[in-house]
Amino acid sequence: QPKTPSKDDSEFRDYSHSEISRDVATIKNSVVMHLTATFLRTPASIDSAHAYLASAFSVRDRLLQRWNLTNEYHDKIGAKRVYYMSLEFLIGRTFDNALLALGLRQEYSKVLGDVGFCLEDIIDEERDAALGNGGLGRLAACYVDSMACSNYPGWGYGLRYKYGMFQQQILNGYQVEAPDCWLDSPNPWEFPRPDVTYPVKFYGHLVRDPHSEHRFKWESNVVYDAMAFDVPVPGYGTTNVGNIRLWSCKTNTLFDLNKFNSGDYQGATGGQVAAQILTDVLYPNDNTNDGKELRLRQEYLFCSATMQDILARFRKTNRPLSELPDLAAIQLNDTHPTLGVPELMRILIDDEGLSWDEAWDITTRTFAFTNHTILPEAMEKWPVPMLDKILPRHMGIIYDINLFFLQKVEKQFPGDRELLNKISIIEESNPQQVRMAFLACVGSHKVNGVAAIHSDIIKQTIFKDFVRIQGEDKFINKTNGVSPRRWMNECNPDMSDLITEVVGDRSWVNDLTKVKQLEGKLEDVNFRERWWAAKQKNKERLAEYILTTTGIKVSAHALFDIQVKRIHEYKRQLMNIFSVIYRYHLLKQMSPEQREQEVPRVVIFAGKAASGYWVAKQVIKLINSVAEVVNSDEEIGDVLKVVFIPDYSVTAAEVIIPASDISQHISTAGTEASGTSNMKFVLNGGIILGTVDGANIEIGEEIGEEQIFFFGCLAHEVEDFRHYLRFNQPKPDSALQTAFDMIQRNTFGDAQLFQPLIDAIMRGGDVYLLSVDFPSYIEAHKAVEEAYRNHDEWVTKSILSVARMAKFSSDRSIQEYAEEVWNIEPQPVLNCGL
Ligand code: H53
Repeated sequence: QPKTPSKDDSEFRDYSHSEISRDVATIKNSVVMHLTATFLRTPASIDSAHAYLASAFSVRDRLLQRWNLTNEYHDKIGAKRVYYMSLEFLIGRTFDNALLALGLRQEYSKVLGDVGFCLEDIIDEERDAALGNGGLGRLAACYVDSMACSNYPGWGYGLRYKYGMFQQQILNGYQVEAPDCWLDSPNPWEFPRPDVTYPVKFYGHLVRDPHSEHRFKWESNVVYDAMAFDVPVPGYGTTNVGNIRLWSCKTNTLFDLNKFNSGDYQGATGGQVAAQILTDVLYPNDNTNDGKELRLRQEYLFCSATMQDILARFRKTNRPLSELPDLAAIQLNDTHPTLGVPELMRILIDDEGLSWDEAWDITTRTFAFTNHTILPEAMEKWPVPMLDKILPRHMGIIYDINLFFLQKVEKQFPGDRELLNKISIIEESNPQQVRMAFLACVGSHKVNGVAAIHSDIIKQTIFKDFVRIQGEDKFINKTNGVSPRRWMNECNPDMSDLITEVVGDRSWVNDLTKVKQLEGKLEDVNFRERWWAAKQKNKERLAEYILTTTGIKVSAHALFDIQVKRIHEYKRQLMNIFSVIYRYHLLKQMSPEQREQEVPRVVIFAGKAASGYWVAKQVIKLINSVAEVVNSDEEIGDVLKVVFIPDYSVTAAEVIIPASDISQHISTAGTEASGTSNMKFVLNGGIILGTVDGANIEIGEEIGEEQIFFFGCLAHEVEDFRHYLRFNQPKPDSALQTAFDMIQRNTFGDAQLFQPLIDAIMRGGDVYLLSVDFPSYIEAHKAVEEAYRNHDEWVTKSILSVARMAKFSSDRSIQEYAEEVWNIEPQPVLNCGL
């Protein structure tokens, strides 16, 4: 046991409660100190990589001090905290974000200038923390950012994957995956906490407690250790610093001394190697569930360590366990962390000796659940035999949760066997499966969707019976949002400076309602010109980026038409590239004079396909094959360019998004739960071409339908179309047929390669309704082009859109969660008097 100090040293206390000096001289001192003492550099051996590391460590010193203060303060006042449990945190870079939050960008720029570097180059040395796939993971990162900025006591909990989202290379037009070894160089943004380590058990057997019906002893000698790494989350314009606690796995029988002594050096650490595999890699699936056993073990390691940690913190308050829901709210980010529910039950019953009813009451008052998808292939289900083998105790608890739930329903709706079958947490398939969405729902006091339409749909579909049983009030909507810090202030400095000028200061970054004031500037010719100049500069920045990443030269004066997101059939990148093919065909029919009259366009794609998702990968190949032909066609020149930017990431998005004229969000109606990049594009003055789906709808409501180009069938029509197409041939219009014909005539290389993509439409029932929406999609493109020709109107649309986007700040989402789900309040540390 470590000893505690024998007295309270006032100097130590004063230091830890006062800010480290922020002047340039002190900062320079600390950067130089880190260069020398942390990284062994001399003026002769310094390079940009180490200049970045030393600067980052110096910023981190300042953050960790505030981090300490924040947590000490929240402990001291006994604040209720929210714990955001997510298997994914797509953080991206932290350095620039931290500089802006601390208001130290200029100071570090000066210091780095002194040493002979330019801040922008140093920022580019940082690797993304890509611990997520797409929207869901990035949302989690925006949410912890908002919690910190709005002073809510909240922590994220996640996994520290050794390899994050794979890096995408394009070879011969195909996606090739390379490992993301992001931890190969030191990571300044994590703080290892070997003292915060918990054992996590797997397999084994159960021994019933002879004195209690529900209590068991779970015995197993397969035990892993989960060790915490803390990632500070800088709050902008506040001293509060948030935290993401990430777990890394190791065995707790670290070293087999017997093996070591008998000369088996390799075997002595063998357990360690096996254990690491649990947190080695992020599963690269977005919106699909591939049911791998290793993933289940990852999920459990995460849930068990997190629940143990939350309870350890709670126990320090010496309050009775019945008060856990008064000090902790736990949000389940999708079903991935749902094992937290049976894990909390297990600890409360088996370890703490509570009765089933007491434990269940505490559990359901603590958990809330966010659903992010209704795609059937994304629904998490685990085979009962697999769960039973790996987590026998939890399987038993899940059976009991189900039993008591069904008994209650049976009382409420006597004799309705079909209902019981439909809502059972255990699906009666062969083998039986545990439906994680139902478990999450039953174990939570609130369930929400992520955009208005999505929340309505889940009430009418997967949770329909649960609404009837548990009441309307449990099922609510919390429309997603994005962080204005990263997605405006950081990624779009010129536009942000303009907004700051209009508002009078930069306070809009933490209170987005202030951007409304932009509407007053609509008639100001000078302002409009500067607004457009900012956009133009962002387009030039992207043109440069495209040149370095792809070698393709594009004109920054063309219309930038962008679709960047995960490659997925429901997101319909295929429909986009078919329309590009059709446009190419039209251009080829024209005379040079006619082509001159066209609006030049650069169609930009980026996004990763899950490594096992063949169709998505084939779509990437088609895009690249079309790009190759179109871009090298001298007749076409700058009138049409097609670009696939490799390795889409948060950092790439920060360059791409501010440069859009049009961005596409064209999922089949009813399939995209919300979408969040749609918000980012509009917040950067881009216009949406989209379907009546997800958050597109609410964006249209806020900014006005003149500011958005909608097309396609409506969610309530989808069912009928799909039904029709199951029994009838699709009827592609002449435009779509033209695109098919061109592919089939080998215009873009071997047609055989792409025939399966056409077959999915013509023979596979056209599940995502490309043939249905294509005509209106082409019409919408024409409308975009006409609108773009009228530059003045376009600029008006751009300014008006940004002005009316306040709703889509993640600060608004977090405030709603705080008030309606978590019941927590802001606790600013500033002047806390510690
Ligand atoms: O979550 C986003 C939504 C988006 C939805 C996405 C998502 C994933 O990225 C992964 C799994 C999943 O179930 C859902 O597709 O529509 O905007 C954040 O809510």
